[in-house]
Amino acid sequence: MSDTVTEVVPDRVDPPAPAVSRPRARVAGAVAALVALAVGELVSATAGTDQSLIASVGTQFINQFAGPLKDLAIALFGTNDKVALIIGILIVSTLLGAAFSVASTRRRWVGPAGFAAFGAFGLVAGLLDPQTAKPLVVVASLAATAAGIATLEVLRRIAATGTVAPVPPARPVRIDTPTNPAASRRTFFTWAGAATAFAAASAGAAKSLSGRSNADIARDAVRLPTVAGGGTIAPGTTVAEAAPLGVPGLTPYYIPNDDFYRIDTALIVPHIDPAGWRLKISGMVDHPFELGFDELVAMAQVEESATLQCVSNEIGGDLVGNARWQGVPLKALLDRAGVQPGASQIVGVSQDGWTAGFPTDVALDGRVCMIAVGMNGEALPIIHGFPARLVVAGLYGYVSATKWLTDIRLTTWDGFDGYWIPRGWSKLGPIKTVSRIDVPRRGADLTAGATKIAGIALAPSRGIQKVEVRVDKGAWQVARLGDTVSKNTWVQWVLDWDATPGTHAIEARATDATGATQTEETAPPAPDGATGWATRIVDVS
Ligand SMILES: Nc1nc2c(c(=O)[nH]1)N[C@H]1C(S)=C(S)[C@@H](COP(=O)(O)O)O[C@H]1N2
Ligand SMILES: [Mo]
Repeated sequence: MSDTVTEVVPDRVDPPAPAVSRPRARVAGAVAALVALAVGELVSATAGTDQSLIASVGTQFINQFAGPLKDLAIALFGTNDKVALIIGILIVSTLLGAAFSVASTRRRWVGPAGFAAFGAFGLVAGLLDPQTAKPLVVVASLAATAAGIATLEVLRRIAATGTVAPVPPARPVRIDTPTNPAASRRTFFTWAGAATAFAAASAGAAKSLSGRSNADIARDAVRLPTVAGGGTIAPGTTVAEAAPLGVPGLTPYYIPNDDFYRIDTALIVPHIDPAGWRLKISGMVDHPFELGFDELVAMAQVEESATLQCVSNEIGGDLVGNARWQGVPLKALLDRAGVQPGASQIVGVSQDGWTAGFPTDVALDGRVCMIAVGMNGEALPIIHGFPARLVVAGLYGYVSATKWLTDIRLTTWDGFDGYWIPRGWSKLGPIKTVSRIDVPRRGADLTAGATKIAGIALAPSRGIQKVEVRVDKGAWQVARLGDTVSKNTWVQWVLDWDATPGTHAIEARATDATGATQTEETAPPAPDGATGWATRIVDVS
């Protein structure tokens, strides 16, 4: 209809992929990956529950590789390695983004396809993560993918054309080397910098959103009832009062909560608001039931001391601790549910899907076996299982001590394997009798004369009968034992030693109350706990 001839638009052939230099392609891809991750985190964080696609991917990594890393795994996923895992995920994502972008220079679709695959990976990990709200996982991974692709495309276009303005389809601008390289470089890096700043701001916002945890607030508000004569030790006993041997450097009888070792597979610690928490008792029971936190706390409480140890603890290691636990004996709940004949295994299930199983007999033989809500006089710390966890004296944590407990399931012994069993660890996990030398400390400056050798020994649920020490393979000498509140805890021990100048080898071994002495034979933690005598080499001047 127009009668004026404007320009002749030739039959458009798609322009060749814009020429983007490799370094800039890499930067564009890396920045796009960071933007994608940050947007994913920001959207996830709106759940207000620490939900995170990065954490979900990390959790999948742990679940996949905890088995092959067998010897290391239980200890490895203690605390610090989780930070390393997150940083590793960030680095790998950035490198992948850069690689997708470089590949996109030759085949344009590779960049967006790579980011889509990346998003799909996050989606699957998020859906498999028992701690996530699924609709939000979908939205977060879509948003992350879209943000990543958009950032990639825009930055690549700027890298190629030196301008942010979209190229009007009818007038393809020249897309080869821009005329002013300095100006173009400035434009590219300004936009890449802005995108990085946006990613950082989104990550910061995500952090502050997920930081306001109802669980923290609720935990502060918990007031545990005092235990009326139900405990094995006077309520309120302090760590200092319970350290009768008074040897400097000797581990206290009770480990304060802040110093208590922490081991779990949880990349993001479950933050559970007790208001919505339910504990379900189900499986082979006559009357399955569930109860809330207030109901649990309203049941008759006991306070008992018990020593917890990780199967990954090496001889001499510190993945072990003793605490006062307050809660309800598991037996009380089992009696109410009515355990059916043949229900020979009790499985604890946590909020994050972790599981541990132990023989039903253990809950009935009189040892400490409880659902704990308190630790050393306060509500369970969140990292130690708030609002409730299992504590079973005499069994390694990996088969018993389920934190963030949501389910107790009764089944047969063969009917279920807990988390670590298919990953190569023993199904039965009784704690082996061990001793540890704390004093003299490793590398201590010792002078000849009266000194003390001291440490701890444990055989929880059996109790320790004696600890013997020998120096330079001399005669075994019986150490003096500290007080204990029950056979469910470790014991402190001390031996006076008249140290002579020179290098000395100190060895210690414990005998449990059944009369069995710990073996000299050394074994690694996998598959059922380390063995060997405690040894320390010291120099005396
Ligand atoms: N939910 C959950 N509970 C868990 C674990 C875990 O990975 N997830 N690890 C167990 C292991 S291996 C040990 S040794 C103890 C450690 O308890 P702590 O961290 O309170 O010392 O918790 C046990 N309970
Ligand atoms: Mo453990």
